[in-house]
Parts: sequence; C-alpha cells; structure tokens
Amino acid sequence: MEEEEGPEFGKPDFVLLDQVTMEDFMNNLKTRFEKGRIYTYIGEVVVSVNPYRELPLYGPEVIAKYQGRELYERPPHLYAVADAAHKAMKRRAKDTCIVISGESGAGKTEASKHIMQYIAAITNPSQRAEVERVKDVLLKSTCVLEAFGNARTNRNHNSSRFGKYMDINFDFKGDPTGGHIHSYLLEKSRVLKQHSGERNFHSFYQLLRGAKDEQLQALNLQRDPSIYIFTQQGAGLSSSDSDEANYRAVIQAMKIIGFSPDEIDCVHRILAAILHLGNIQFVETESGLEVEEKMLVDHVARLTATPPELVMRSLLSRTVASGGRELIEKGHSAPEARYARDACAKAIYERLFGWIVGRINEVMEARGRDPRRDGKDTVIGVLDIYGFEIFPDNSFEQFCINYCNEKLQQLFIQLILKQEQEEYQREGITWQNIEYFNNSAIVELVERPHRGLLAILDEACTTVGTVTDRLFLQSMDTHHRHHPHYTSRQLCPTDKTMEFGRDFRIKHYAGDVTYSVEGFIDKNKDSLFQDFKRLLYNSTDLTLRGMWPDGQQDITEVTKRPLTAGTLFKNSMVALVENLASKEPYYVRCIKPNEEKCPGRLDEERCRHQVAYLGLLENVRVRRAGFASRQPYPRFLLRYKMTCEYTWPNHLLASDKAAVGALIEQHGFQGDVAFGHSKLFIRSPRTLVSLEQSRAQLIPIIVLLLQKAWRGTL
Ligand code: AOV
Ligand code: MG
Repeated sequence: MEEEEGPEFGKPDFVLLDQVTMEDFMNNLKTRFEKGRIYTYIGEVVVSVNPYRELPLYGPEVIAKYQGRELYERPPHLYAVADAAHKAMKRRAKDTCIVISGESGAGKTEASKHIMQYIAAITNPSQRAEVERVKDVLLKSTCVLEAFGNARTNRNHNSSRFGKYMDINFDFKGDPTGGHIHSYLLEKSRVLKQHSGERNFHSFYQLLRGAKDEQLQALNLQRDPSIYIFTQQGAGLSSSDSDEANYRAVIQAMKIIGFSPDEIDCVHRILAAILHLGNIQFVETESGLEVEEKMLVDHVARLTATPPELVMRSLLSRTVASGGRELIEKGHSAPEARYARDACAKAIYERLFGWIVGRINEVMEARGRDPRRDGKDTVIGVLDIYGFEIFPDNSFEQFCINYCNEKLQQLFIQLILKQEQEEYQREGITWQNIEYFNNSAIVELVERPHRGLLAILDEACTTVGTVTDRLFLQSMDTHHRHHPHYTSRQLCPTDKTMEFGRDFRIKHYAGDVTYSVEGFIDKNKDSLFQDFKRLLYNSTDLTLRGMWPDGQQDITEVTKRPLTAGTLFKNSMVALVENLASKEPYYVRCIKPNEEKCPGRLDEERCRHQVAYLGLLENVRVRRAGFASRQPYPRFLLRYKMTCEYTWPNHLLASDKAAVGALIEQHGFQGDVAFGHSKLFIRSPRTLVSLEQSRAQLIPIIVLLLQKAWRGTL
C-alpha cells in the first residue's frame, strides 16, 4: 500500500484485522471513515461508505495514479476494482462484472458513475473516433436515464426507480466498442402518486422548470408543478440538483447520444400529455359519463397526434368482444374511467422509458466492431440496481425490489464461497466450512413454483370472478402459516404493527418489511385496455406510434393472457443472476452511514446492522479460513520489505519469490506459509498481524531516516 496509508488510517483490508469481531470491524470502518477513507477491501471486495460530502478522491489525477496498477499498490478505491476488471478483460479475455449492492442511498449509483468514468478515462489512448463516440454515449446515457428513471424519495433524493445492468463491449485492444443496457421494472406507479416528501420522476419537474416560456405554451403547460395532480405532491421539493440546469444537461446529452430534434420534441410532448391526462376528471351526468374539462382532452389529442374524439371515446368507454366476434362499446363508470386513465398514464410513461433505453441501445450497438472478430468481444457488466428499501407503506414495487436484493445477496454468498473453494482446490488445500446466513429460504418463499408468493399472486390474478387483494392475502396465509420468514396479522394477532386483512410481513435478510397487499393484484395484472393501445398506435407521430406495436392487434385476437408483471420480473431476475454468475465478479458493497443524509456522520448502530446483513464479517472469515491472505510476491515485498535486511530497500536475489522466501525465513514463519507459483499463501492471521506490527514499528524510524536523509541533501 502507498505511504499515505499509514497505520493511523486503520487497516486498508479487513483481512488484516487482529481479530474478526464486529467491534474490530466497526472500529476500523470508523477510523477510516473519519479520515475520509471511505473505501476498504475485503480481499478484492470493496466496502464503501457514503460520505455524503465531496471528497478529493476522484478526477483525472487520481485516475492516473490507479491506471495499470495492481489492487494493492494504491489505497483502496473503486478505480482499482475498475482497473482490475479491465485488466482481467484485456489480459485474460475474461468477461467480468462489477456488482454494486447496498441499501437505498448507500451510494451505488454514484459508485457506478465513478467506475464508468474510470473506464472511459483509461481507454482509447489512440483517440479512435468511433470509440470516442461509444464512450460519449455510455457516459451521457446515465444522465438521461437518471432524469427519466430516478426520483426523490425519502431515503434518497436521487433514488433509482429502475434496475440497470449495463454491458460494455471491448475489442482486443481493450477499448469500448459498444454496449447494451438492460433495465428492470420501472416503478411506474410513481407517475400517479408519491408518498409525502417524495417526488415524481425528475423529468416532469425538469420540463416544467427548465423549458422556455414559448415551449411551455406550445405544450399548453404552465410552469408551476402544483397545477398538475401528478406533480402536485412533490411541487415544493427540489431534487439534489437544480431541475432547470438538468433540463438543459439532459437535452444536451440526448443530442450527443443521437436523439433527433423531433424525437426530443416527442419526448416532451409525451410528458406534457401525461400531465394533462392526470388532470382529467370525470363527472356522472344524466346523459352518462363526461369529462369535466374537455380542453384537456384536446391537449392530449394534439400532443399525441391522435383524433380528439377517439381520445374522448377511449377515456369514457372500452370495446369488448361479446360472444363470437361481435364488438360492442361498453361505457365506463366514473371509477372505471379513473382507473383506465391512470393505467394509461403509467403505461405511456413506461413505454417512453423503454423506448429511450431502446434508442440508447441502438446507438451503442457495437458498430465499431471489427467484423473479423465479431462475437469475440469481451464484456464488463456493471450492475446498479435499486437498493433494499423499507418505507412506512410498502407495496408491490418494494416487494419486487427487495426480492431482487435477496437474489443478489444469494449470488454473492454463492460466488464468494465458490471462488474461495476453487482457489483452495487449485492449491490442494482442504476447504473449511464457514457458517453463512443463507437467505435461500426467503428467495424460495417468493419465487418457488406453485407455492411461492409470486405464484400465489399469479393464481389470484387468473382466477375467474372477483378475487380481491384480501383473498390473495388469505391464500398466502394458508400456504405459509409456518414459514419462518412469513407472517401476517392473521397469523400473529397480537402484533398491532400490522393491519388485519391488509398486511403481511417478510423477514428479509436485511430486515423485516411489512407490505400492504392493496393493489398487488392490479399491479401484477398490469392491464391496459386495448382501446388506448390502438389509439396510440394510430398516432400520426411515428416515434410515438413506434412505442405501441401491440396496438395493431385486433381486440378479438387479444385473448391470450400476457405474463404478469411479477412473473416477468422474476424471469428477468433469474436471467440476470445467470448472466452475472457466468462472469468473473467484482463486488462493491455500499454502506449508508446515517438516515439523515448527513455529511461525515457514521451512525454505528445502522452500520453494524448493514455489516451484519451484508455478511461482511463472514466474508472476512472466509478469506482468512485456511489461508488468511494470499498475495502476489511483488505486492508482499512492497508492503513488508522493510522488515528484513535482505529485502530492504531492494533485494538482490534471483526473483521476488526467493526474496519473499528469505524474508519469511528470517521471521521464522516457514511453517505457516505456502509458496504458490505467483502468490504467497499465509495460513494464520497471527502471522499477518505480526508482520503488520513489525512494519508499523519500523515505519516511524524509516520516515525519520528519510527525513534526515532529505534534509542532508538540502
Ligand atoms: P443508491 O444508488 O445506492 O441509492 P446514490 O448513489 O444515489 O445511492 O447516493 C445517494 C446520495 O449520496 C448521492 O446523491 C450523493 O449525494 C451521496 N453520495 C453517494 N456516494 C457519494 C460519494 N462517493 N461522494 C459523495 N457523495 C456521495 V437507490 O438508487 O435509492 O438504491 O434506489
Ligand atoms: Mg441508485
């Protein structure tokens, strides 16, 4: 490790702790955090604590210090991991992935941005134009996706409301030639409603606050977000950055990516149409259901380039196929019309988001690939997904988000254990079992076929007749009466923190979460009347029309039940985990230091909880079991050479391996180590601790000597 990582900064790797106890772990974490050292390793895993303040840890100069270096040569950093992933890809043609996990607000998205910036900075030294273009798109895509997919929540002012996995393709030179973004389940219900203290997606406020007067006029919008029902709740709240400046930044980013002016205009019209749609109210009159302010319907029609009478008809009625192929128009009741309007607003936003992701993917498709090597690109995947979250009210979205975090935690356990086991096997060492809290029972509870909660939900959604959320809850209660991770008020009548007939609770690996079943069936069915789809498919705006290909289906053909939102999400999670498991993983484990988003403050209780549920202590134990440490010879020498006369300041032996041999012998540790081809394996943490102590004792003397020598030369 570099000189600046002296003992007062704590241990740069938790593996070097004297003992693996929660106390020692926390002390080290705290010592480092207080000194602005927010990153610490567990082997190759980076533990990161959100500082909630700007630290001088990033930028071109720091990047230059990490470029091409080994993990141990510099203080722990995300850059080192990004570099390791890039090296593995370049030197060994290995597909790698960087999995960033941690709860909401822990710093995942920020970490993913630093990693991307690092990769962009160190690649393409020859400035190939096509590679530069790909890098621009990669970097700018984040800004656009955050505008449309992030929102202020009570846990994080820039919370990702969608999951993102980005593959970056590299050619044999190690330069990015393309990429692909997978997005996962956007929390579209936010379009309609937000909890108190939260906002709708940033994009709406950016448009209202950032657009010029004449543009707003053209969209029939007024500047004040409190005029629109969808943005009313968050109107008085700001995001962490200014909406106005971000509006311009997003447009700029969209232009760089390659969105045409027409497309950008279409995006704005769609946002405006959603806001107008949200303000449409229905009244029951003697002549039937009517829209209160007809002008709003005209606005929606004009902005979506659809006929106003058809918009009106789709809002007030739906077409049903009665008997054979006969179509009849069935009028809505007021609640039905409200429901349909809301479903439509959500769906339009979701399609818009999906289309933006699709457009970015189109331009990132590895155009710059060398055709002779097509398909031989190597990939670095970066996963930044919504973190585990608990709100006062938790619904279907939190259920999916938290299930996703369970899946990732399970993968982490499997891969860390598997990787260690494999390395030990290679070295001919017997594997010692380490007790890990295994969360597979919770994953099973959610995703198991037939009896899993998602399967029970699907069953409720496909049952003919009226099945209510309440009946769905009863069905879960019946199936999981004795499950250690499931409970409800029915099953635990004395627990007044849950409501009868409404709440159920899952004991997640990261804590207990009480979910309200209200809306589960609706959100899972996720249906939208075909009338809206057809309406938008028939828009004369080609961009908008392109978002609704299913609108061309005839109502009589739309009989096949589509997969539910829950099942689609489950399938996408299974595919994601499979994909990650096939790559060489690097992990960033993010910790949120306090609930108040307060700069530089570390709430011990909160952190202890996260360290526990992330399994970090076990991670250290696994690293230390058998062999506490394995270090390539040059790395070992760099750190400990001052503790041996044969190696300080430089050795004269035939190889680093031989020099390490001499050092180990002088300390009398021969019985505790094994010499691998490229690495030294140290069995007992005590040996490591003792080496650390010798080093710590010598450093002040060396510093003194160096200072003297330095003065002497003046
Ligand atoms: P998340 O991605 O983990 O939450 P973010 O990466 O959005 O969390 O971080 C939340 C906020 O913490 C950011 O907006 C910054 O203000 C601050 N922050 C995070 N990392 C750093 C850092 N390295 N330096 C300075 N400030 C930082 V969520 O998306 O809600 O799961 O869903
Ligand atoms: Mg995020």
